[in-house]
Amino acid sequence: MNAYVESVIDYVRKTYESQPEFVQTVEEVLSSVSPVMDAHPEYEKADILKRMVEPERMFTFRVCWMDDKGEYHTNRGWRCQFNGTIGPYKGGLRFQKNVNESIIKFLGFEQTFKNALTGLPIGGGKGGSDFDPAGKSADEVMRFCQAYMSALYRYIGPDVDVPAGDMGVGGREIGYLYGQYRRLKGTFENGVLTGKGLTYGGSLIRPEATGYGAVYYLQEVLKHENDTIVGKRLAISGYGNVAWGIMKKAAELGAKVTYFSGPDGYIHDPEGVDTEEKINYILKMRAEDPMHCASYAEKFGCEFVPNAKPWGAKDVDIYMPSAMQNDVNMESAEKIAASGVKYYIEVANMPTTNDALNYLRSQKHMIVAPSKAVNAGGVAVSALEMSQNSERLVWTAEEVDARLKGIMAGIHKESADAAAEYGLGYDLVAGANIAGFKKVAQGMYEQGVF
Ligand code: 2IT
Repeated sequence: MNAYVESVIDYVRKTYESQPEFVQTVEEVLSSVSPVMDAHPEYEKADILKRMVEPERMFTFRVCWMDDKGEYHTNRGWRCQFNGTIGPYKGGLRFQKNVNESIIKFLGFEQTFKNALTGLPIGGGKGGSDFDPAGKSADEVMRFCQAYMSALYRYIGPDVDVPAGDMGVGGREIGYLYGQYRRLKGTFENGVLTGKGLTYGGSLIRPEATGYGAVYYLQEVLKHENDTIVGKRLAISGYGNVAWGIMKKAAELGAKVTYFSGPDGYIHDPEGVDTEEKINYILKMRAEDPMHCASYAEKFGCEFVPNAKPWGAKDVDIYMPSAMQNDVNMESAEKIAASGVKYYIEVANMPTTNDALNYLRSQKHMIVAPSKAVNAGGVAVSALEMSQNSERLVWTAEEVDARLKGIMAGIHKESADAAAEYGLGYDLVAGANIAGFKKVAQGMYEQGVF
């Protein structure tokens, strides 16, 4: 490995020992860009890597709110403005009880390269809180969102930093957050948030975009392998918004999701989640209980396996982990490799531990695609939402969908080309890292040291 790359990874390991997820993502990205650094000694001279692993700034703030019984609670809030080289900071807000500084930083670092890959002018950012939405009433969620935005509003703006949703933050939360921003600022700057409702500047196809984009990317991979999506069986994890989008688009294209999971276990539906009734039930189940998916098995008469994940199932063609980080560890990766399934398409942010990811990449019979490319359709349509807001126009669903499709094909091509350029064959993981990195590094280089 390039000595400068190695020294920066080493520096991050030592400096951020207490932030394991952040160290993990730095190791993953930087180890891919070693050949780029060999080819660009000027990047080392400008100390690009050391600058790149440090967020431009990061805010930590207090969020106090009152529950329905009149009791006060104090949560921690963060917003990380990781890298603004190619556009306003852009990335979601995650509300989940395990959120901490390491998780926000890993997500912000990933977001920087993902956003660069979209080809759109958006920098990388991420935020969130350790607020636990489970079991909270709508009023409590509203009061929390208002308190969160009261702390955040002075640091964001349509040309500064544009948050969106992530786990625990959907259309409802974005509505409360936007309402509070509007009240505090006294302006209708709806380009400050994306994932908005359609009545106040949201984009058609944004709720579907991450899942649809993942399936469009998958289609590009299949095309590369002279294969087709028709008849394919998908094993995914999760049953949130992203999983829903995958189920919907897969069904539309003649494929089907036959396995999905929740924190309580997994569902095996050999018929596939491919009817309108089943797909709508996923939305309903998620809204009512984000922790349990077992009720699907009762309702549709199929199998539920408690406290387990679908990794290792042989009666599928494609794996798509779509739940959360480090969902697939070495033990699961060994089962996946042994199943003989060819396609491993990451969807959630960093769903695979580094050792498991490298193990899967080393399997000759497998094709592995990285989440920062596969799930980029979500943030890409967020950037399209920003465009619509600044034009004060609304595009049709067909127009947004066509652009999304084009963007996903572009990401796949750019990744494959970047890997080929450095003699790495069809390595979509290295290719995505290299393509995203080159854009950010070159922008930083041209903008000078500061
Ligand atoms: O991880 C992600 O890319 C997101 N949560 C979406 C970010 C966005 O700004 O739409």
